[in-house]
Formats: sequence, C-alpha cells, structure tokens
Amino acid sequence: MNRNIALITGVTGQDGSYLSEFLLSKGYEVHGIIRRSSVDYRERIAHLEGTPNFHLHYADMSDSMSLVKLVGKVQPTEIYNLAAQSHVQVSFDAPEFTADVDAVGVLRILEAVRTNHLENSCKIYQASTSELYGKVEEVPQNENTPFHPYSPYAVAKLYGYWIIKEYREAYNMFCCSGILFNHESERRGETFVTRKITLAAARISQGKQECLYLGNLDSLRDWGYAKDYVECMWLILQHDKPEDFVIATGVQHTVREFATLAFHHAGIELRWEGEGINEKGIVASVADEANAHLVGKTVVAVSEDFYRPTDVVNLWGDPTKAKAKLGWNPQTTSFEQLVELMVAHDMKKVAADTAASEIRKTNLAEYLEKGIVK
Ligand code: NAP
Ligand code: G4F
Repeated sequence: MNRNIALITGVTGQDGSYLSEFLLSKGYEVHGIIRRSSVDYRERIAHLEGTPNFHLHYADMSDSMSLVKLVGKVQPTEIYNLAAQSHVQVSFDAPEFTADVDAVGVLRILEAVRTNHLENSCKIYQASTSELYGKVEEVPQNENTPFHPYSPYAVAKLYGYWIIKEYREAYNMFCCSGILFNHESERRGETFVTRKITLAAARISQGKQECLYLGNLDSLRDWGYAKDYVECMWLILQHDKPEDFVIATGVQHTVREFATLAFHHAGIELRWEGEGINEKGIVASVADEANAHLVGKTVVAVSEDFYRPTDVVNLWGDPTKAKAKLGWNPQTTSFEQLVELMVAHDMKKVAADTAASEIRKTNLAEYLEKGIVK
C-alpha cells in the first residue's frame, strides 16, 4: 500500500500546526522541520508531540545540506513549504535574512527534491501570498492580476513564486503556489494586527493594559480563518494537475472595522474621533459595570512606529477558481465569526495568565505600546 508522507517546513507556525492536525486526521505520516532556539517555543504543536505518526527533525531553510539529508531520509510524497520570515514590517529591518529564507529557501527545497531523485514522486506546495499584488493594479485580485510587490518580504516571495513555476515547466515537477490572502486564528503570532488587537481588547477589558497603539487603520484586508485555509493547501496538491490558486474569502474590511468588532466582543463599544495620526478609539459604552471607569477614555491610538515605508492597503481576493476547481467553500467561517472566536479565546487566555506570565505579557504589551516590538 502506498503511504502518504508529508514533510512540513514551518511546522511550528500558525499554519503548520493546523496543517499537521489536518494531515494526521487523514492518516498521513507527518514530518516537520524545527530549528534550534535557546528556548523551546513549540506551543502550537505541543499537543501533537508523542503522536505516533508525527515526527520532528532539526533543519533550517538557510542550510542546504540539512534539507537535502532530511528529504533523503523522510522520502516525502508531499512537501508543504510554509517556513518563512513571515512578518512584512520585520522584512524592512532584516531584508537579507528574509530573502535567504523566503526566496532562496524555496530553491533549496526544490533542489533537495531533485538531488534525491524524487521529482516524479514528490509534490510540492509553496506558501505564496497576496502580498505579491502589493501596490495593487486591480481589485479584486485573481490568478491573472499582475504582481507589484511592495516590501522586501513580497519581493522575496515573488522569487519563490517564479522558481516554483520555473521548476514545474523546466523539470515537469508537480509544484504549485497557493496565493493565500491573510488568514488568522487564535494561534496567530501576537504581533500581526488581528491578534495584537484581540489580545489588547481582552487585556484592556480586564484592566491589564491601558491603550493599544496601531499604524494604518484604513488598510483593507481579506481576512479568513487559518483552519479553513490549510484544507486548501492539501486540495491544491490533490488536484489532477499542478496549478496556482488564489485562496481568499472575497470580503474585505479595514483594520478599524476589525478593532471595533473585537472591542465589542470584549464588552467595549468604541467611537472614533480625529484623522490619520490623530485618530483615536474612545470608549463610548461598556457591557460590564465594573468597566464604567473606561467610558470616555482613549483605548486605541495611532503611532507612527507601526507605519511601514511602503504599505499594501487594498487586498481583496477573488476565490472563484478555487471554488470551481477545488470545490472549496471560502465562507466556512465568516469575518464576524473569526473575530468572535479570536476574542473569546484571548479573553480566557488573559484571564488565565499566571502572575509570572502576566509580567512578561505586561512587558510585551508595554513594548508594543512603545513601538519596540513590531
Ligand atoms: P508563522 O506563524 O510566522 O510561521 C513561520 C514558520 O516558519 C515557523 O514555523 C518558523 O519557525 C518557520 N521558519 C522561519 N524561518 C525559518 C528557517 N530559517 N528555517 C526553518 N523554519 C523557519 O507563519 P504562518 O502565518 O503560519 O504562515 C505560513 C506561511 O504562509 C509563511 O510562508 C507565510 O509567509 C505564508 N503566508 C501566510 C499568510 C497568513 O496570513 N498567515 C498569508 C499568505 C502567506 P520558528 O517557530 O522556529 O520561528
Ligand atoms: O497583520 P499584518 O502585519 O499582516 P500583513 O502585513 O498583511 O502580512 C500578513 O499577511 C500576508 C498575506 O497578505 C502574509 F503574506 C504575511 O506573511 C503576513 O501573514 O498587517 C496587516 C495590515 C497592514 O496594512 C499594516 O500596515 O495592518 C496594518 N497595521 C496597522 N497597524 C498593522 C498595525 N500591522 C501590524 N502588524 N501592527 C500594527 O500595529
């Protein structure tokens, strides 16, 4: 019997953790790449460690030999290349590292497959991104929309996209890009805007933070739920031929709308005053009498620290092809449900944080407020 063996780079990340659960539930043997760090930060996959079909290996996207050896050892039938320096703003501070991992890393995976003579048996999924559309040339964006990358991250990902296409055509390999629009969850990294907002709304409503500082409130995103999106990664590799797909909900909202709804679910109604750098989110009313002292206070303010040298402000995906060819439903989880589930999770998390971790969180909140951590 043919076994399904998946190798996931980026297994410790938001998507890697959900994809591992999904593939294990389908009977796959799942192998993941982890990298050495001074602290073992594997919170998202801790519940999977010890599962018989789940294996972790040390390697790094910047280390060709480690990838060649690992691909040879695991003999995967599918590779999901999710590893990346995935924070757009950080890519302005660490552009070379971002290029090494997010661009050349993709080439290293492709060459590791070829070096091990697996090009006819191993399918490859590449985590491409809506950031490729960047300074958008049309809305909504589909598979034929021209790319205009607008950050070091997006430029690196553009190389990844094209090298995947090149190996598909030059060597007839089954390798594809999923052009995924923003997808969020209760496992989202804490410095991406959605999670930064849901955690801050929870902390402010529980008296553990005073104010949330954000950048561009007008930025528009097409936000979906990460758990729904990992299914699509798998569907793309089960399709009868290798093709690239846009994965999105087809609905867009501003950062301001996300914040308004998140605070609502934390029991705080906001009204907005001012414009640009002077805009503020002020508490109009509260659900819980204990928070009456917040009424009239500014709990959201704008800080230049969170503006980017070039920002992508109008992402809106058209998932028609994925619906038609993969049978994928982009509306499984709505924007409203996504915000609600993230806030519900973070309300519990903040309430349960022990005194020790609260000190760290308070420090992180303070760092975020001061713009030290982006
Ligand atoms: P994430 O939570 O930031 O996870 C990134 C993963 O990459 C982590 O497991 C990280 O390992 C790993 N990684 C980073 N550098 C590495 C290196 N040098 N060697 C090995 N592993 C390395 O990202 P995500 O949200 O799950 O996104 C997954 C992929 O989809 C990324 O490629 C991202 O660029 C892309 N993408 C994401 C979205 C989105 O909205 N989430 C949309 C489009 C595309 P550590 O845990 O050790 O840091
Ligand atoms: O949450 P973000 O940092 O996500 P961004 O830049 O869209 O990137 C994410 O999605 C991409 C897919 O399009 C992925 F490829 C990428 O790996 C990552 O997962 O920022 C979203 C928007 C931006 O326009 C940003 O300027 O929110 C705006 N924003 C406003 N205030 C903020 C903040 N972003 C962050 N991170 N922090 C803020 O305080």
